[in-house]
Amino acid sequence: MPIDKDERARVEDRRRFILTAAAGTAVAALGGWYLLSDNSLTRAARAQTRPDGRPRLPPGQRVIERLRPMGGEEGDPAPRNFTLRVHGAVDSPYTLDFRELVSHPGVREQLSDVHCVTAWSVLGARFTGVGLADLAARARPKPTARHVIFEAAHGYTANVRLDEALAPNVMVVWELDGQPLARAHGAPVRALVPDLYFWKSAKWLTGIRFVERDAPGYWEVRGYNNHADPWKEERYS
Ligand SMILES: Nc1nc2c(c(=O)[nH]1)N[C@H]1C(S)=C(S)[C@@H](COP(=O)(O)O)O[C@H]1N2
Ligand SMILES: [Mo]
Repeated sequence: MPIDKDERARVEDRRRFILTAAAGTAVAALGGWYLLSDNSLTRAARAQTRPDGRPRLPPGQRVIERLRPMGGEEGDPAPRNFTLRVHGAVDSPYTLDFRELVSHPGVREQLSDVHCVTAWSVLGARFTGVGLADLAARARPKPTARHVIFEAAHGYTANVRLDEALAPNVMVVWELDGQPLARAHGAPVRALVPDLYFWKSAKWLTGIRFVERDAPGYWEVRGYNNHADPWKEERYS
């Protein structure tokens, strides 16, 4: 019998809980794990350290169970109308449609923590997509390129330093926890830059532009920090 929506949600919660719980923390002793409060998740996360040595949870953040839709001017969610331009300071600009994107040989799943500047974090979200570095390689950025500008519907942009944009965990994604991205979360395709505040992860993505000179984006020109490192609490400028 196919499982219903609530059951699937519970399974997903449980999976997330197991993924996010630290071995050896008290949470394993709590039978009613799926009733754990956000505070328990937050406490568990605070006890963890990332492989890179940084604390799992950046300062001032609190863990919630799933992404909260944070708004923004939505783009066209229809995959058939989607195109992604990879362009700017590159030798070989190109465009991909949705089918070309999802059949990229580099498609993979990745568990990522994301950190919103409004102080919520989600741990171990499972994204499906392709690495930005893979998409960049085909375009061959010029040696003078220094930044990546994520371009989205209605002129939204987010700027990321080139070395950080090419980090192995930066992706262009179209599924969250095995489901196509909801419209509110950027359907059909968004950027994912897990190690910077989540506003850098442009929803309704339309382009990846390589530039020689930095160009502060939508939030960066509205008082938010140009770099946005959650571990340094680079929230505002
Ligand atoms: N195109 C676009 N992308 C955007 C935004 C936006 O307004 N427009 N908001 C950003 C902000 S401030 C955050 S916190 C995250 C929120 O993503 P979510 O709504 O999927 O949680 O998307 C980012 N990407
Ligand atoms: Mo945000």
